[in-house]
Amino acid sequence: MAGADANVFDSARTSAGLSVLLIGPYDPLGGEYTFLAPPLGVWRLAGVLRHAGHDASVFDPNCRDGAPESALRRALAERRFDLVGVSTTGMTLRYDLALAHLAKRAQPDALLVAGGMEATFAPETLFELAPFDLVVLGEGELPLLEVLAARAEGLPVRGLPGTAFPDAAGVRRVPRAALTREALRDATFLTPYEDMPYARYWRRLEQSYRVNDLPVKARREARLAEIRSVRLNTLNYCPMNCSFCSSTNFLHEAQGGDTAKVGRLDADECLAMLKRIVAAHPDVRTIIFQDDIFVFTADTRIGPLCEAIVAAKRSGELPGGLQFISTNRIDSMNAERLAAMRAAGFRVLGFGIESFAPAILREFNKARIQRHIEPNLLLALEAGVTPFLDMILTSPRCALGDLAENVRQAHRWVEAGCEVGMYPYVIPFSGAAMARDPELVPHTVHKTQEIAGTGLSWSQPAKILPVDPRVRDAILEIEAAFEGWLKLLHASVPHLPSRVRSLLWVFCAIPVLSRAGEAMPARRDVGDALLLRLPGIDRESFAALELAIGDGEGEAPCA
Ligand code: B12
Ligand code: SF4
Repeated sequence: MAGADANVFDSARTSAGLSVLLIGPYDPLGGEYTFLAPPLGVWRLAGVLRHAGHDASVFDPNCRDGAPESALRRALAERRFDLVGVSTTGMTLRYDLALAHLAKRAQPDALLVAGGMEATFAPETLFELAPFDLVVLGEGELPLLEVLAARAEGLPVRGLPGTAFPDAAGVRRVPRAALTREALRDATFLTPYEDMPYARYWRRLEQSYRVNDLPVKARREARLAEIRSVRLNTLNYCPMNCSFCSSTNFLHEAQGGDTAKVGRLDADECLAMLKRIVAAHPDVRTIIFQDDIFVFTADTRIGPLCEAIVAAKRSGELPGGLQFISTNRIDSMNAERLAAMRAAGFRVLGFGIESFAPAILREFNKARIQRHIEPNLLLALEAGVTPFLDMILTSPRCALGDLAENVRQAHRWVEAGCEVGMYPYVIPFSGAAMARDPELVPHTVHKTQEIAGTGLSWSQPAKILPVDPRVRDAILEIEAAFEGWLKLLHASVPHLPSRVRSLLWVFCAIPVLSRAGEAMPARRDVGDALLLRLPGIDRESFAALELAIGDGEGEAPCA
């Protein structure tokens, strides 16, 4: 078994350790769509850097008592860092860049380095908008170790494999191969779970979602199982190539276009990590396998892993009540695997279904899953696990009938017991095939983003709208209604789980699509189902909402 004793990162050990601050992606709307968690990427980097002898700390902007900007200013005033690293994603970029500017102002001599999704796909944008010295492409472990080694010896840091930097001709990328399976395993084992402040996140989430005020014990327990979760990543990337997805291209981009080799932890290594996580966080109730795809079609790991979990629970090495969540290929499911996963404690299985309309699935490069959707969702429900379906309601080239089919099916499967997370349209994340499609440029809506404290702004692609004007108008009208209702509901409900949000999408879509002649479920029924599922709502607000739903036609309320 891998561990801290024999490790592929041993060769990087140094006695000339430098001080490093790593800043996680900053999402001030944290927890709006998902339960936030400690930033796994920078924690894994910190573990590897510490192992090599560097003094690496993590600054997490998402779990602070006061303003993260003041806390970062304080941290940078307290001590000097040789390197400050900023993690970036597309949706958090304007906030990440504001922190990068702040760091450069506070410590102009520290090497300012960007990494993560957005930095890898769009280093030009990062150099244009913030005073970065260097961008790290792809997995940060080996490039960062080499940058620190060069820095310690006073050598130039530009030109190392796995980095990008500005030169006379623009921005130069120096590709680097992705981590080997062994390096991925060792980096994962070096992740300092013991230091990651999961308990602080849980306390905050329990308070902000007022878990103790929930009237029914079963609901309180269910919410606690959701909140008290720890995330574990056991895979380097998903090779499925969906046309809207950026993470499928992440490692190829860092390698300069070459296809990366898939690497993942084996069953024994997964089990060892589970035990370590439980020892570090004994109150954990759910472990979320964060892999883009946890179970593949030709999977030889899931069977032995489930057996090992069952045995470890029986022998008391893992708590009997420990539950699991994972995201899986729908076409990898069968009755045997589902039964094994249920027995091991998997209670929610995510599936990136994205759409029920065959034409949209083809456009998303997912046509092969279509025939597996219905039978395998039924099998999962029969096995007693909750399927969680991710959906994108429209694609750029879809027809109105495709949108209507998605709304009908989403309603059907929510009623059957599935959870559904919905997005109205494709978000053009840098690095996704669709974001690079020149034909879609005229249909891409941009948003002006401002970087706080700098006077800088830029125009960021925000949505790809359907080409067909009827579909585009319909989805925008549905979205406006959804946002109006959301504002109204937020006044009385602290957190709206995805089952409620998805019913709200359906509720808002019904009048728009019925008017266009599409068959839709009865609006009153969907409104009633919505009210029934609203968690922790007080009697008065319930009555007011009931009235609003009964009165309105589902269009945007005046909130
Ligand atoms: C788990 C996850 C979450 C979790 C937990 C996030 C967390 N705090 O760790 C939750 C559900 C909370 C979440 C939230 C969001 N997520 Co998220 N998430 C993921 C997911 C599935 C895995 C990320 C992960 O843990 N990977 C494993 C770690 C080890 O790898 P890593 O983070 O990439 O880090 C490595 C490298 O990127 C690099 N690196 C990263 N940072 C830095 C910094 C420096 C200085 C250096 C040198 C290197 C470096 O080195 C690391 C180690 O090798 C990815 C998809 C994916 N496969 O990446 C989406 C993904 C990253 N998320 C995404 C988004 C949009 C978000 C949200 C903005 C969504 C929202 N608000 O609705 C928020 C942002 C929250 C936040 N502050 O991070 C998008 C980003 C799209 C893009 N192109 O930018 C992704 C790619 C999913 C997608 N395709 O839509 N997310
Ligand atoms: S299955 Fe998921 S992670 Fe894999 S390419 Fe498709 S959207 Fe991306």
